[in-house]
This record gives sequence, C-alpha cells and structure tokens, in this order.
Amino acid sequence: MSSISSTPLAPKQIAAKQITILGAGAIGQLIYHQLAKANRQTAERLNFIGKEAHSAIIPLKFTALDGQLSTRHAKFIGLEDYAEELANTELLLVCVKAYQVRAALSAVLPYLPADAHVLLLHNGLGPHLDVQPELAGRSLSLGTTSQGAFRIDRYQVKQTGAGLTQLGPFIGAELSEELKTLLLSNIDQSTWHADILPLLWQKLAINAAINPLTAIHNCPNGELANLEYRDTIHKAVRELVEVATADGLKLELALLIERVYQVIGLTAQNFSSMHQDVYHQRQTEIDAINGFVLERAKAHKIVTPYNQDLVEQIKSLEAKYRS
Ligand code: KPL
Repeated sequence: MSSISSTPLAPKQIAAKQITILGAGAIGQLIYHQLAKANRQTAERLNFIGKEAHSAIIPLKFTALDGQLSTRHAKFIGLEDYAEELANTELLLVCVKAYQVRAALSAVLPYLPADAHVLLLHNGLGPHLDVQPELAGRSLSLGTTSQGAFRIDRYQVKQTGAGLTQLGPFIGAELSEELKTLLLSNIDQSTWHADILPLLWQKLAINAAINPLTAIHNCPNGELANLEYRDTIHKAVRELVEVATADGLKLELALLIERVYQVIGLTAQNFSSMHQDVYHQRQTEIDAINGFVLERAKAHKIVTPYNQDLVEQIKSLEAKYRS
C-alpha cells in the first residue's frame, strides 16, 4: 500500500452518468487529471478501478508539464462495490497495459450497463479483437496517446511529454457528442477520427521500431538516430507495412519512416515504455507490438524476420527475470 492515506467514501451520492477509468497507472492518472480539471461536475463523474481492495477517496498528486503541482481527490471503487457503483457508468476508459486488457475488462463488464461505451487506450494492437466476444453488444472505441507520463509513486504522476491523443469509433454506436466533446476539450491535443485503425497502425510502427531497440540496447530513444540502427528500423517498418496492406490498410512506408525519426527526435531524452519495463524487470507489451505484427503476418503467410528477431530478443531479456 502507498504511504498516502485514504479516506472511506462519503455517504453515497451517485451522479447521473459516470466515467470510469480502468487502470490507475501513469496514463490512467494523467487522463484523470486532464478530465478532472475541466470543472467540478466533470470531476464528480470520474471513478477509478485500480488494485484497491476497498472503495475509498484517494488524493492523487500531479505535476503538469509547466511544473505546477496539484492534488485531486479521486473515487476508487473496490470489488465489493462494483455492482452498486458501476451501474451508472456511461463510459469505461481502459488504461491498463495491452496484456492486462482482457482480464481487467472481464472482471468489470458484468457490472456495466448494457449500453455502456468502452474505450481502449493502450500501446499496441490485438486486444481490440480479443475483447469483442465479451462486450455483449456494447460499443467500442479505440485510441492511442503519445503523451508521456511517469508514476513517481502509486498515487503521484508527473507528465513528462506533450503528445497527440487520437481517438475514434471501432464497433457499434458512436460515442455520444457530449462525451466526445468532454474528452476532446480536456485531453491535451486530442482529436477524433472516423477511421482510427490506420492511426493505430501508424503508432504501432513507431512503437515497433523504437520500443524493442531501446530496450535491447539499453538506450534513450534519441540514440536510435545513429546509423547503426537504420537498417533494422527500415526493415521492421517495411515488414509492418506489408502486413498492414495484407490486412486491408494502406500505409505509406516513406511517411511512416519519417514519422518514426520525428518521434525519435521529439522524445530523444526519453526512455521508451519497453525500456522502462525491461529495466524494472516487468512484463513488456512486445506481444501487442511486434508480436501483433507476427500474428497478422502468420495469418497472411508473410515472413517477417526483423520483427521476429526483435520479439525473440525481448522475450529472452524477459526470460532472465520472469520465470
Ligand atoms: O509510445 C512510446 C513508448 O515509449 O511506448 C514512444 C512514442 C516510443 C515514446 O517513448
């Protein structure tokens, strides 16, 4: 447990429509602070589902990009209160790691209203296909963010970089205009796209090129501008474009490579999320990044040796600390 004390929930006062954030990691907390700063009514509509056993109001600290520190009191819902507290959830914002999405959603979906909307926001692809059978008719939107955030402590997050957040519909009814406006006017540099998949593949290419190489070579993103990495980056992205094309998506190789190098430049001092995962001996998102490329490549009988090699190298690093 954290050193920050929590207080029990006040007597129940459920607002009409709730927005529940599933996952209180760096990105979940960052999005919470960006939404909660809109106004008091919005802040009161926000709930968290994290790893807390019991419901509580917990002070969350946030350091914005300009260094300003704020503390907001967030409502966390414990398992025993799911049935009561989730009955008013209109939007479930899923901010867990790609490999946690399926299990995290399964635990919560039975308590959500039949017309609740689910929005997945994580690195990589794959869970959007895996979770479909479990949604039981609920609508699904997808998103990606390149905003950077670092969790200093369990309940303390620092924003480390500005970035785009791109959201869009995937299955079922569109998100209501009211919720769309709420998200887009409060999440920094966020945009809504009728055709979100090409943008998710673009982000996949960025992650597939940068994340494993920085973890394998134990370096910040900027190091990948060196010529020695050029060939691997080009070949891995070329394979991804071939697989995306077979999947029915038209991606422009030259533009993607340009975008990868732009991100390398913009985030030169940062350590990628996969670098941090390996450094802290945590499970990585490799299966949803280069692993997803392999999975789709297999379905289309395409060989992708560069992505294969990156997956194997990350798996062997993981094997040293995960048994
Ligand atoms: O998304 C990222 C990540 O680290 O996962 C990039 C864009 C590579 C920034 O580090």
